Amino acid sequence: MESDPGGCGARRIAHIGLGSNLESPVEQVRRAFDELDALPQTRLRARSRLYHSRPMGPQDQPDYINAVAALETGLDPLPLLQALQGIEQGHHRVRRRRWGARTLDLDILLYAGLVIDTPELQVPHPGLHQRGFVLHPLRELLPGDFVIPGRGRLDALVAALPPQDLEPCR
Ligand code: ROI
Repeated sequence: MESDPGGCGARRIAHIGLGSNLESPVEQVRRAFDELDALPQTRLRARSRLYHSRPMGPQDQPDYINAVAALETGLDPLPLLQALQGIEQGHHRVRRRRWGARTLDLDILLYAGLVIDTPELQVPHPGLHQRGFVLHPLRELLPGDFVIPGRGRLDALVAALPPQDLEPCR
């Protein structure tokens, strides 16, 4: 039997991207931070500022509020994904069209340095390295020399971003 003195399983750091552009987005994101902290075997260890961003994708939708959370969790990646989907459903997330407006989007950006490539889950998140609304808040929580598996240093990725309509909102 493996040693597990605390009896709670291995705890790993996962970074979660939060986004909302419907029904009081700031409130949606603030509530989601609390709900992440309340997940089983999970604590919210850090949160970025909230950012106001122009939509990527279809432009006929409201601007977004984005942020990133760092969780310490005993949940494996797929149970964590399912727990995030449960939170999204609690925010009445409706999938109307691809890249459409949403009350709450929760993405696993990074999980304990792992690379996961399955039909259900890709980690690092496939769009992460090109999205200012993900990289800027992530950079608040990780050092510039942090290496995103398969994508390179975080500070280099941030430096390579095109100028974006993105600003911290608190
Ligand atoms: N655009 C912004 N600015 N923020 C998001 O969180 C976001 N999420 C998405 C798409 C529709 C790609 N665009 C976004 O899923």
